[in-house]
Amino acid sequence: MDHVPPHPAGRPLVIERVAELRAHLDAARAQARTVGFVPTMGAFHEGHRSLMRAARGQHDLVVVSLFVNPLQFGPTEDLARYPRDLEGDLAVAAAEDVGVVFAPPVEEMYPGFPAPPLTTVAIAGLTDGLCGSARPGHFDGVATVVTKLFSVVGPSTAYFGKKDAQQLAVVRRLAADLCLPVKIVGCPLVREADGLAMSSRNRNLSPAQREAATVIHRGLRAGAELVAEGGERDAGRLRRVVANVLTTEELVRLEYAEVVAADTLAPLDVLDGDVLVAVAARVGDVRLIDNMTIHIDAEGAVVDLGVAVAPTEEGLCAAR
Ligand code: PAJ
Repeated sequence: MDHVPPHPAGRPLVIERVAELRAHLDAARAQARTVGFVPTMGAFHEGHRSLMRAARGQHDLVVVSLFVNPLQFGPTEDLARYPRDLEGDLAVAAAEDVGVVFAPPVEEMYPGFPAPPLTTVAIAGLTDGLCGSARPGHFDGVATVVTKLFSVVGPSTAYFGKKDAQQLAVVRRLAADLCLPVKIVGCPLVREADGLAMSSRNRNLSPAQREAATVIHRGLRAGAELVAEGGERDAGRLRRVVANVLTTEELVRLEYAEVVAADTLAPLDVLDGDVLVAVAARVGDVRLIDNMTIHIDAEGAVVDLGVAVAPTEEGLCAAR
C-alpha cells in the first residue's frame, strides 16, 4: 500500500495533473480516508470557505478544485475578467485545512482546447429557464466539468452552495440520472453583513455599484415579508413585489425575478411546498444572482435567506 505523506502543515498539496491526483486519492482511500470535494472557480470568499468547512467536518481529506471552466462561459461573458488569485486562494485553503487543491491547466481538462470536447453532459428542462435562458449552454458547461471532476476525484460527498440554486438542482439531477456514487450536499447561501450575497464577481463592482447592489437583498426581503407576515400565496404578486423593489435602483438592471418550485424549477401560480424565489440583475457589466427559498404549508411560511456570516459548525448543511 502506498504511503500518503501528510501535507506540510499550513499548505495544501497543489496538483495540476489528473493522473497524479488519481494516484494520490487512490492511496488515501486505500488507507480508509474519506474524500470530501468542493468544486470552485477560485477567488475564495466566505461562501467557498463555508463549503470547505462543511467538508472538513465530515471527511478525513478535503479536495478543492480550482478551475475557471471556459465551457460554462458564453462568448460575450466575463471569462477573461473572472477574478484569479491563486496565492490568496492557497492561503485560504490552508486556513481551512484543505488537503489537496486540484488546479489543472485548461488542456488537462479539455485536451485539444479550444476545440470543443466531443463528449459533453446536457440536462434537459431544468436548464431552460432562469439563468439558462440568458446563458445558453452555461449549465451544460457546468454539468460537463462537474461530471469530469467527480470522475477524477471520486469523492463520497460533494458540497455546493445554495447561492447557485439552479446549479445545485442541475447537479443533483445529473448525479441521480447518471447513477454517480456521490452524495450531493447543499450548503446555506452566505451573505455580506449588509445582505449582498457573496460572490467572486463582487470584486468587480465599483463602490457605488457595490452599494446599489444591496437592493437585490432588499427586494427578496420585501417578498419574504409579504409571504411570511402578509400571508400572500399568489406567486405573481410575490414576483411583482420583488421585481418592483429591484427596479428602484438606477444602477441595477433586473434580468429576471421568478417564483418556481424548488426541485423542478417549474413556474408556480400558487405558493405551496418548497418555493424558490430567484433573481438575476446586472450592475454595470457585472451579473449578480441571488435567491431565497420559502417552505409553505398549512402551518405557515418559513423563509430561508441564508446566513449573514459563514457557518462555523458542521451540520448546517442539509444532505437533501
Ligand atoms: P464558484 O462560483 O467558484 O462557486 C463554487 C461553489 O461555491 C458553488 O457551489 C457555489 O454555489 C458556492 N458559493 C458561491 N457563492 C456562495 C455564497 N455566497 N454562499 C454559499 N455558497 C456559495 O459555482 C461554480 O464556481 C462553478 O460553476 C463550478 C461548480 C465550480 C463548476 O465550474
